Order: sequence, then C-alpha cells, then structure tokens
Amino acid sequence: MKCRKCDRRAVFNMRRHKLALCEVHYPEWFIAQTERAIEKYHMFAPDARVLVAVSGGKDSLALWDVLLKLGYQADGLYIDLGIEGYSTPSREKVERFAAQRPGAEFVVVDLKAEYGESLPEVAQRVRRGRGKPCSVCGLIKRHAMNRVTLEGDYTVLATGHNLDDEAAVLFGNVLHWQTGYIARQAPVLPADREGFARKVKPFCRLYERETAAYALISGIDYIYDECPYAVGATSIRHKDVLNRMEEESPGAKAHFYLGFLRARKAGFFCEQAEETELHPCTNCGQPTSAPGLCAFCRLWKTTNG
Ligand code: Q46
Ligand code: ZN
Ligand code: ZN
Repeated sequence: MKCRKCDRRAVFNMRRHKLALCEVHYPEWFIAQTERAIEKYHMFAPDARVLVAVSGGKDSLALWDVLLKLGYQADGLYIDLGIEGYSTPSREKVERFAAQRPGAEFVVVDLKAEYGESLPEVAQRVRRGRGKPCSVCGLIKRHAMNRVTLEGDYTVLATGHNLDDEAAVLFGNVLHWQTGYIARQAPVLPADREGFARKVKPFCRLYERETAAYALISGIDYIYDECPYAVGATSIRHKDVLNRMEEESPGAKAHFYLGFLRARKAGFFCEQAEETELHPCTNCGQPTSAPGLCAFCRLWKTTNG
C-alpha cells in the first residue's frame, strides 16, 4: 500500500480515517493532530510552561516528544513509586529520553526517598483497594502532579491519556451511570478552584495504536511492560470490549467518545457535581473537603506519628 501523500510505501494504515501514510508523513500527521487538539480545546498558549507527567510508557513519552517538537517549553515529571521490577526500568527510559534531547528537563518525585515508603509498602500498611495499590497510587499521583505543577509555576499539567483511555473511562462511568464523573470528564480540567492545577489531555482524539505507531516510527525507546498491578484492571476489560466494536466498525471508539464531547458541549451532562466546600490541608496546603489533613497527608500520618 502506498502513502496517501507521496510515492513511498505506507507504514501505517488508519481504517477509521481510510488513511495510510509513510514513515515521513505519519509522524507529521500525528504532530499536526496533537496541535489541532491543543488549539481546539484551548488547552494552552504557545508561551505556556507545560509540565508533562511521564511514566516511561509510549503515550507520555510520545506526548513529551511532540510538545518539544512543536516548540513548547515542556518539562517532564516522573513519579517513582518504587514498584519492584517496573519503576527502575521506567525511570531509566525517562532519563535516557531526556538525555537525548537538549533542553528536556525533568523533575522526579521519589516516594520512598521523600516519604519513607514505596507505593506497595504504604498501600499494604493502609490496606486500601483490596490487595491492589491502585487507589492509593491514584491519590499519590494526583497529589504529586498537582503540587509540582503549582510549586513549579507551570501553566498546565499535560498527561498522555489517549482516546482509548478516555473512552474506557466513559464506558465504565456510563455502565454505572456515575453522572457526577461523566459531567466532569473533559479534555481540559480548568484551574477554576483555588489550589487546583489546570490539566489537559492533548492525545484525547488519538487512538492508542496511533500513539504506539508514532513512538515506534519516531524511535522513542519506551517501556513495553505495563505496571504489574494493571493486570486484570476493569479499564483493560472495557478497552477490549471497545476494541471488538472497533474491529467490526472502524471509528466506533471515536464515535462514542467524540460524540460524548459534542453532546457535552451542547449542554447534555451539564449537571454539575455539587461544589463541595474546600479547605487547605493543615500540613501541605492542598485543597481538601474536610478540615484538617488531606487524604494524601493522612496516608503518612500513621507512620510519622
Ligand atoms: S494505578 Fe495501579 Fe497504575 Fe499505579 S499501581 Fe500501577 S496499575 S501505576 S496507571
Ligand atoms: Zn508519504
Ligand atoms: Zn495534605
């Protein structure tokens, strides 16, 4: 198959767009799509200081790569959770990525070094999430991302969530009709309340196989393995269901998610989650719904007395 734009052989075919492109035109297309999403959803301006949450995986490193190529001032944030066999190799991928790109700076939050316990250790102690540390992990990552974005005076925090991730979250929330979550799911979470950083997802219109193809074709060295705790996650099952629909009907995932965004814009789902009153945490200052310590600081309280 030939590239739609030149005589070279196509290396990647997107059935949903009926578009096959070569190794030169595919990365160009991918970068242009990302730029279009940044503009379409008014994510950030050309002079923004962007903090990119990087895990060492394909999506986040591809996002950092694209933002640097587009000329944004984009720094990385790596959160070292201390997960055996996974955190060290993924941190090395981030270090190597940055070393190969002049001016690519990154911040590391090392859980064990800064708080005295790795994720598996703290999760086991507080026994949340029935064996899996994912709920504690989510809490820790949200707290660290918010803190570093605000403390570093970044305009915005960017994450590598792709359309498959967003569609799987939406699907899960629709299955349980979690209307509050549905109302809040968006490509941009504004910093409209004191203490919250602005968060954006520039890859929200791109499929996971498209970000993977970009990473491979661009020679990005990323960690192939998923976090060991991701095995059996509900979101993976939802992705499988959506991928089966996509197989039958190319574009199904995009119709589902982008249709939701259009409906949201038209005023459906505008039921706003009740605005809870927020107070600054007495230890870290981040907003929390109950007066006193925030959920993150409460995690460590039992160790530190
Ligand atoms: S939540 Fe769970 Fe992920 Fe954290 S412990 Fe691993 S699988 S990294 S996105
Ligand atoms: Zn071409
Ligand atoms: Zn706190």
